[in-house]
Amino acid sequence: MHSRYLVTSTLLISLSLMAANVRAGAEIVVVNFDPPGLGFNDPTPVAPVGGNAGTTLGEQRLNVFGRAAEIWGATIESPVPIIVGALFSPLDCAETTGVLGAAGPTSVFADFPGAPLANTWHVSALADSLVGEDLAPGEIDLIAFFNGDIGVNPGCLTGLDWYNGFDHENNPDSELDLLAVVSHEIAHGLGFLELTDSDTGEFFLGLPDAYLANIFDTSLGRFWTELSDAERLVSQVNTGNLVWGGDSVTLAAPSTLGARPSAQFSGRATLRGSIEVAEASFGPALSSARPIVGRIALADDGVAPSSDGCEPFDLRPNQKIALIDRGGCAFTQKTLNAQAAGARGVIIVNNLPQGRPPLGGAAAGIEIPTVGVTLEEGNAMKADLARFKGALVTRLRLDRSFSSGVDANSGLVRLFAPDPVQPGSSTSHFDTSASPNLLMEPSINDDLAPSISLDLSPALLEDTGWQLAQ
Ligand SMILES: [Ca+2]
Ligand SMILES: [Ca+2]
Ligand SMILES: [Ca+2]
Ligand SMILES: [Zn+2]
Repeated sequence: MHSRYLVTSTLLISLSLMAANVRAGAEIVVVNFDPPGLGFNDPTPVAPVGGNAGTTLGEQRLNVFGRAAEIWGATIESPVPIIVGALFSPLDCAETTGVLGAAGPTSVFADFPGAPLANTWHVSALADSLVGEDLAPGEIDLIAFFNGDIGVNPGCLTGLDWYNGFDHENNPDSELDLLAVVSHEIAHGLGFLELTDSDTGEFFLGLPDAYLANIFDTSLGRFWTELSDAERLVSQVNTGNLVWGGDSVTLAAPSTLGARPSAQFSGRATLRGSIEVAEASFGPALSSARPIVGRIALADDGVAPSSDGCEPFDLRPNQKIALIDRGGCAFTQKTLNAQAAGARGVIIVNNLPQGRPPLGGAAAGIEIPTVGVTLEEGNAMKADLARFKGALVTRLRLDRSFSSGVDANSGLVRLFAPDPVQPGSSTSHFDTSASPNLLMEPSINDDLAPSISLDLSPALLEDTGWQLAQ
């Protein structure tokens, strides 16, 4: 069974590639679909950068793609060359937010000889690798788009440009690491994505795929293949409780992921022990050796709602960790107000019933850490503050007893499942709570180093049926 989608026949190409000899890895062939003068063919002269010797913009971009193809080719095993179509074209973009890239397989196959799961879609490159022959000769296996407006159109991610070096550590903050983005998109095309319709919960053309066969809902205690369409619609926004059930990722997680950001409470508090918190993208990170310890104080800024910390406030003496409700102003504003009041740390309480607040943003001068907790946990702290007359102490730290990004009860790595759903992004990425940041989180973080490590991505692809190179 064969189904083609995403790519129209205008992208069909004719190729005369020989099957590779038996060797470790896979050959990944890049096919440049850009028109003359644009994208991968941009003739603008540039200086070599970070190990990339290209002398035109187009050549450098192709070199980055070639480097990513080499990295993935040395990681996965296939006797059949994997053909990747690629182009730079304008994608959704505004001044402060934009799509960097998009990619997917061009066709999927089920019930081919040797298929590891019956009645299940496998992406083209994976199916080829398992059968040992090209199931769609002359067609590309995956296609990847990159945002050609970045660095060209001033209204698109203003002030940012692509970085074409291979040395992420020298990548300036104002530049986006193209190697990381290409490596990320190739992973999607190799099957790091699920194909369910996020509006209806229906399987793609009636069958599950090899990725979603591994999605597990810890609230329901069932895999996605065992859910009804209606249950999948609920499950796709079950923030924090949607996890990857495959063994390879689960085994690799403890050595890949760091300690979990936590708030620790004494025995008499409602939240006794260690609870998980979300870390902010701004301010200093938590550490395991030096916890931030202090009494919690609910912010009272005198302007309703008084606990949102959007106006300056004072902390009572000896109360050093500000508890602030989400909403009304930027997270960074709340932290700056708490810092001015003498706080050592900030806890922001979600104002939505599900999950922890996404503490994004940036501001100069922030010197104290900020963490986020669920609405339920925030309410428990407020109740304890009332019960104990303000004497509620917490320790904010990295807790080595737990891995970040992992559901503590099941030991399984979380998938990105925001509410509301983000079609194309939800469920087909690891959750943002993973730290260090993973290549396959929904946003590209500037600390990624795909030339050094693809972190958990190969393990995930192995769980979908790929053989990894030795
Ligand atoms: Ca193929
Ligand atoms: Ca207020
Ligand atoms: Ca992360
Ligand atoms: Zn992605």
